[in-house]
Amino acid sequence: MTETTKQLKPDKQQSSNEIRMPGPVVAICGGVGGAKLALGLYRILEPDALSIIINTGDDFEHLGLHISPDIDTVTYTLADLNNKETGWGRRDETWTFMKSLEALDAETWFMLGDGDLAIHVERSRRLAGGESLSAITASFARNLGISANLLPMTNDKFSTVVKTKQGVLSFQDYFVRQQAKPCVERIDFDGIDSASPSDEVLAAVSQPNLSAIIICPSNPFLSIDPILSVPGIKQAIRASSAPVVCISPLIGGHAVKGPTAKIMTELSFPTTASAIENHYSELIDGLIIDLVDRDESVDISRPNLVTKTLMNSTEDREELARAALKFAKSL
Ligand code: FO1
Repeated sequence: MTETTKQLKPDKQQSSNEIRMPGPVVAICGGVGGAKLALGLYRILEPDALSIIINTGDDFEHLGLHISPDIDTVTYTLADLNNKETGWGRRDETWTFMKSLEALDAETWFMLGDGDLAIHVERSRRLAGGESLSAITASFARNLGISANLLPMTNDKFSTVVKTKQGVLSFQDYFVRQQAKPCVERIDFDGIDSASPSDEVLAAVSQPNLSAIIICPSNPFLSIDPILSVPGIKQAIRASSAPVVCISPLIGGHAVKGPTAKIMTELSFPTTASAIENHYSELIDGLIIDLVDRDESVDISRPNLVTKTLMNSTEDREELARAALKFAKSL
């Protein structure tokens, strides 16, 4: 076989002013919103200083492939391969595979780009060969030049299931096929009783010199709760000596992207910063809210930081990451 040229490893685009944390940092992250802050942390911290615990509740079997959307969003984001318009998948995609599927009258509601397809096919092959999701994820990260530890929350089956007025829907059916339109009544996690955290997740959270645990601004119900619901993860976080800081995913009562505010309303949660604080009340030491929510600061009982949390540019991502780590150090 001709030696294919190895994918050039983009050396980590290091931010000029790296921040020296006394110890490693753990980020808890779901999809698009969380991945933005994860990138900010990645760019300002030293190589290997960052471990990212990633939601796998969105994973599903589709066209015979095992798809791990949040793992892929974080992987592509840190490898600078991500599609910045959609927030998911790769940029500069081609869609020959989807066009061919359509001609076969196959399912095309879940868009798989030709480049993106490689990760799903290779992951599925290696899972079928008995490798763990953690080992495969670490191997992909290494091959794509990522010097952070990408940690699936569990290697076990764990699926977010959305109970709506239209019946019980798998996550991707609700989120993509139905465009998150159905009214949510309850969110359940299949596999919650039998899943266990990966060894790497427990090791990351129990590092003796851990300097901060950052809950990224992902959807609390769809992206962060699945991670905290894996038996043992919440306990491990509480046992950690590191300060736990959450960045609210709401700005002015709305989510930056996605159905967070809609779901909060449907689950009759007020779309306020203090509702976010209460949601994580067993875990967090501090909360970061946006400038527009400054007035809500008085309703928050824990230490809180009011700063810009909207991340449009790379600098915004780095700035918020720096602010979060500095705030964590002050707790
Ligand atoms: N989201 C969509 O709204 N439409 C899609 O067709 C779609 C395809 C897709 C393919 C790969 C992948 O990793 C993610 C994809 N997503 C798509 C996003 C995905 O549903 C969400 O990113 C997460 O599950 C929620 O954060």
